[in-house]
Amino acid sequence: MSSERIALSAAAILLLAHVAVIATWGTSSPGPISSDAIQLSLGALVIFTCFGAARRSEGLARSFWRLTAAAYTLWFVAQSLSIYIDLSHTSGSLQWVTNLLFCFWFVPLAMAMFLDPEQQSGSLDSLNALDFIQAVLVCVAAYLYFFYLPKSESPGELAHSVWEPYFIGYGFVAGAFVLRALLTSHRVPRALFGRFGVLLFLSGAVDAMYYYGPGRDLKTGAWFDLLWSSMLLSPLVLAATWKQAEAPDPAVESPEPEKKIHTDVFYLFYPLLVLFMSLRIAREHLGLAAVVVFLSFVCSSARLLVTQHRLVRTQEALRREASRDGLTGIWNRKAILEILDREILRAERDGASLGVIMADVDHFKAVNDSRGHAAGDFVLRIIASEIAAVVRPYDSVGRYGGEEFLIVAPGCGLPETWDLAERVRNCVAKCSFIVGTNSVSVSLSLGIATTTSPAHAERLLQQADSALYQAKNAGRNCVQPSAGRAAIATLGSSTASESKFWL
Ligand code: GH3
Ligand code: MG
Ligand code: MG
Repeated sequence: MSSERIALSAAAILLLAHVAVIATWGTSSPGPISSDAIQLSLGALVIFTCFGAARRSEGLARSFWRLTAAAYTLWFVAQSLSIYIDLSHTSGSLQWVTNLLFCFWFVPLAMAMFLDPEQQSGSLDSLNALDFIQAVLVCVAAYLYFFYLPKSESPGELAHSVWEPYFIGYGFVAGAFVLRALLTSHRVPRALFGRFGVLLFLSGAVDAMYYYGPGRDLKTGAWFDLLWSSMLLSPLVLAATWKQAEAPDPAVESPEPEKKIHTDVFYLFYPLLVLFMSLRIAREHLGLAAVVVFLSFVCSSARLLVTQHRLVRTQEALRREASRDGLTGIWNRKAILEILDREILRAERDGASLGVIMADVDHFKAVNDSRGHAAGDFVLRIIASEIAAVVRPYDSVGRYGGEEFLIVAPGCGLPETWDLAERVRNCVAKCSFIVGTNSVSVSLSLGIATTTSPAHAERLLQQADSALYQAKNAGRNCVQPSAGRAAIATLGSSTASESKFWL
């Protein structure tokens, strides 16, 4: 029998026992204390099943169940304290703490609003940590608002004047859950927020019945306690029956990412609440209200800074991705052509020359055909990195086509460009690619062109391309200038040392 089934059976037995206790003793001793103890045991079972559900889940659902377990742990502490107070007949500050916990036990659960289905890795995120601090601030402000300022009729009781705001706040959280369930395009948050939204509404309704309705003036041990118990049974059933597989990863199903604006609105919820409560605190204690608002402001600003920082980082990554070639990591065609345009303008302004080298791998199709496409990719990657390493720091290398590379060399006339192209050719010719047990050698044919006034990118590229065509015709593994002077390289004349690469 699985632990979930055991928990469900134990919960059912506890509920039956509760009915029996109420029927037998009711509000006379030992009815109330037994009733409280049964509810405490139910609470322990809820925490246990929530942790179980977290273990069976991943991503957002795991964090959600952990927060739920944290919320019910607060409730559990409050219930334990209240039993202790009943037994020891103490009151005062302990009673206040108990009331505070009973009123705000659901705050960790409300924090689930800040979970992002696309970012939950299961580890603590700095934004989540900041939201948690905000939540604590809300509790402090609410404590001042609900307990410290209003003059309650009996100490430790929730003052009558704050019943309404309490229920409005509670309803707000429940409403936010339901709204999130309706707005989200992901199945996991829809299932979790929807179910818990309904649960919070029901729990709020039971609270309201206790303060306004038939539960009023009823003592512990009366029939009304069964309603509280059933409110504990619901999360237990939800947690015990939760299966992540029931709601598979939505990213596969919904191509549209979650509309961020909807979820982002919720981050404004806590500072707004703090501000609202501080208005009232300010009437009694201006300094206290100022401290609360200031701390909330610091949190919100820090949150803004973290978000801004992440945005800039994402922007940089996107920009990099948009200008880099996916396979080789060097500039892509669009980026290298932009660089060429820019360098032409600079060369014209400075009256300097500019060299362009078009390089094409010789018989590359044969590498693909004989060694496979993956080996071809490997060879291309190494060639690109070798070219990038051999050129000067201010030269730019881009992937112009499949196995064609374009090098832009600022400040280079014909001799310098030629020299550079020879260095590149030599470097690649010395490379051996070891694929399995075989060694593969490749060579480059290179066409060069230099700027003439007025320079034009298209013409320059055309000249380099036709020079490359001539290099192919001249037998490959050589450099040809656009002027058409043949310069077939002498193999082995280079001083470059041999390099080997294993796949
Ligand atoms: P030549 O010496 O005349 O340039 O012969 P070649 O075989 O290199 O020329 P061709 O244009 O016929 O073939 C180029 C090959 O490059 C064909 C294509 O499959 C391969 N290729 C292009 N891009 C990639 C790539 O990203 N990865 C791999 N593995 N192969 C590629
Ligand atoms: Mg080729
Ligand atoms: Mg080619």
